[in-house]
Amino acid sequence: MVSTDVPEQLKKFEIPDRITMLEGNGELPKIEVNSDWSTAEIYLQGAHVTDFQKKGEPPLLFTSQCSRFAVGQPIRGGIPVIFPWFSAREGMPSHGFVRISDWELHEATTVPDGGVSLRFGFSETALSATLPPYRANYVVTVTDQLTLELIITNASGDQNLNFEDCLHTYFAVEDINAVSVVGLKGLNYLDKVESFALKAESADALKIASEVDRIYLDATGPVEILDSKLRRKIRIDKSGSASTVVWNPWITKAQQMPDFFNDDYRQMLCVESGNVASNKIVLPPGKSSVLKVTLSSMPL
Ligand code: TA6
Repeated sequence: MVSTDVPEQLKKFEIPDRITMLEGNGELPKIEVNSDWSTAEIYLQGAHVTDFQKKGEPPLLFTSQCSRFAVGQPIRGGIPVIFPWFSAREGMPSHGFVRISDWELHEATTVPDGGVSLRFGFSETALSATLPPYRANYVVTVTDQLTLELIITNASGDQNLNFEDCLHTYFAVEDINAVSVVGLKGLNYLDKVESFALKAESADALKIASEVDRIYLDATGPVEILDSKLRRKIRIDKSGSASTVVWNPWITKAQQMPDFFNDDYRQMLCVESGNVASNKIVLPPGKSSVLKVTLSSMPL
């Protein structure tokens, strides 16, 4: 169980003007990061990045002001870490258990030219017993861009480790009606809004004008979010990821979500990088997989 004040063993990682341990919302421990270019905020529960902002720019990530911040509850926004399954599973927490569980901070360092890097390790929970032995590490590097690496290692001697993983990023946008997404044309996708029907993306630039919930398969390339109101382009570069998920709950679903304001759908878009559905990973004994995502922004 995540302790609700800042334990001493966390304080030792503090670096003046760079890394500060605090009691965050819901008294959950959080880390405030300050680099030469940007600031970030990470909760120990779920190793959950809830904020990344370049100095002089609006926040890159969206976190709902209606989100819960409670032990064992998912945070609505930022970058939930999804493992070992994506989406629903009978009798189990949606999107796996690592986003609602303890992570430990193992390392916190400054990196050359004013950045900061933090390495988290996942301490197994009872639900881990559903899997062969594994290790999960997560490295967050904060510079003028945000780099995330989820490293899963199959620690078993004889069994494959089958899993899905995803960095379920909520991006902040000024107005969803003035946003388009490029980099998905020609890809097949599963349309969750239509019972996972298999379709092909024909749009040069995807516009969001209704509920969108799509798993793009064999999608290994970069994706860009063009925000014409903010005059900002967000770029998502990745490796070790064969799926891209695009999600906006739109009006009706937004009204049904208890941790999301009815109008929040206007200011967010999820573009997620992972390995889900037919792209799920079968990891042989002793092997590791690295899901690496780099988020950057520039004027449009
Ligand atoms: O990634 C898209 C999705 O799987 C949607 O279907 C929607 O359920 C969303 O994730 C949020 O899931 P959550 O469990 O956080 O409510």
